[in-house]
This record gives sequence, structure tokens and C-alpha cells, in this order.
Amino acid sequence: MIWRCGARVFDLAERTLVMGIVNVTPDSFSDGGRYLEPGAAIARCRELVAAGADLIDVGAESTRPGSLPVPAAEQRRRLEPVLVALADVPVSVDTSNAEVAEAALALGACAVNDVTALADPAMAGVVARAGAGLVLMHMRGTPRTMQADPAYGDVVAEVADFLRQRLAAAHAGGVARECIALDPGIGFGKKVEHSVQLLAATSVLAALGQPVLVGASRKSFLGALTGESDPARRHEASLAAAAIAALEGARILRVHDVGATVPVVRIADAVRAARSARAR
Ligand code: HH2
Repeated sequence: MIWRCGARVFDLAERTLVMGIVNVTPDSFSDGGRYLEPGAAIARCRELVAAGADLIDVGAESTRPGSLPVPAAEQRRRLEPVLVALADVPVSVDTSNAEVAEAALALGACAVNDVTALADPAMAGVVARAGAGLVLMHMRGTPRTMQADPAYGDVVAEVADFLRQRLAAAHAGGVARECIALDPGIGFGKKVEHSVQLLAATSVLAALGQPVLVGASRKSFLGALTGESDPARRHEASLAAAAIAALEGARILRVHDVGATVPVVRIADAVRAARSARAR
């Protein structure tokens, strides 16, 4: 299995990718305000690459529960100096705005992480023209409303159906299948039990045939399970979730603590390889 992101082709057959998070925002739930200044964001990206990140997800709009959209011009203003300075680094841009995505791809980003899975009708065309990578994520509602009592009959089946349908839409919009990764959207319109069920069912989503990305790092369901209210102190819980996701078939992990996650996924990769060798 590969994930094509423009000229970069990630080989996912044996290695789970570690995607480092850098939010160039004043208000993200975990690192809000720390990397709003371009110099701080660039230094953080370089630090995560040195710690072993395969790519960096740079966002200029928080999607934490209750947050509001950030205008395209402001997202571009925050992103541009960072992207220019990181031309040598594989970067995905965390945006659901096609204008922002187009500008970021022109500045060298190799993938678009779209938490709305193509809500902007221009997005598929922008990604397709660039031959860029694309992450399609499941969300129930919008960040402003999503945690207002989300309800599902069968959360795994509903998320899988949604992702199957968005995959078809992306493909119909010209995005090559080998460029597309799918993401259950942990914490996006999900109660604690929904996030746990989705983590447990990573292999069900992997069976859709695309690389699965899981973003569980520091999220509130980990706090609910461990009693830790401070996101920055959900370190061990995040590593446990990373190990489980990788073992269950996630091929890309979106994390804040890259250096600690890399050895965890190497162990998970080795165990997964041993498991599949035994099954052959
Ligand atoms: N989670 C967040 C943001 N973007 N993208 C994908 N594909 N999957 C995720 O799980 C995901 C995501 C939320 O985390 P963070 O970026 O740390 O916070 P904020 O949205 O407040 O900036």
C-alpha cells in the first residue's frame, strides 16, 4: 500500500507514518497560541521532523468543539511564511477551504487534510489538479455544534458508509485513489464510547482499501477514560491509543508528541508483521 502526495510517495507496507501536529492558531485545544508566531511554528515543525515525523500537519484554523471558521485570508496569512520556510519538508495543510488549500499546495504542501471531507465543492478539483494527497475525515455536524449530544445507531457502520461515499465523491472529482486516506474523526461529533468503538474498529475502516489515519492524540475521550483534564498530560494515554490504532491497521497517526510515538509505532509495526506472517 502507498499514499501518493504529489511527488512524494509514502510506502505504507511496513511502516506506520507519524504525522506531527503544528497549529498556527491562537485557540487550538492543546497547543493553541504556542505556534501562532511564524518563527515558533517553523522551529516546532523542524523539531518534529528531527524527532522522526514523516510529515507535518500544519493548520491555521482550530476545529475544537465550539470553534468558528477562520476566514480564508487569515488562514493564508498565518500559513504562508511557515510553508515558504518548510519547502523541503513534507507538509499537509489542515484546511477545509479550497482557496486556502490551493494557495498552500502552490507553496509546496503535498497534501490536504480536510476534516469536512469535501464540503467545499471546489476542493476535489484543487487536490486533483495538484495530484496531492487528501485526507477525508468523518465529522457529525460542525465544530460549533458537533458535541451537542451526538447519536448513532451503529457508529462504525455509519462512519464507514460516510467514508465510502466521500471516497467515491473524491474519486469522481478526479482525485486518484492512491492519494486518498480515510479518517474516522475521533472526537468530532462523537461521545467517549463512539471514539472507543471507532478505535476498536480501525480494521473495519482499513477494509475499505485506503490508508486509515487516526488522530487520537490528547483528545478528550482519553481524558474521560483516565480522569486527566489537562490535554498536555494525556501523554501516556495518547501513546496507548497510538499503539492500538497502529496494531489494528491505521497507517498514519496524527500526533502531538512525535518523538515518543515513533518507537511505539515501530513495536506495533513489528507485531503486526509477525501477526500477518503467522496468518499466511
Ligand atoms: N483532529 C484535530 C484537527 N484535525 N484532522 C484529522 N484528519 N484527524 C483528526 O483527528 C484531527 C484533524 C483536532 O486536533 P488539534 O489539531 O490538536 O486541535 P484544534 O482542532 O483545536 O486545532
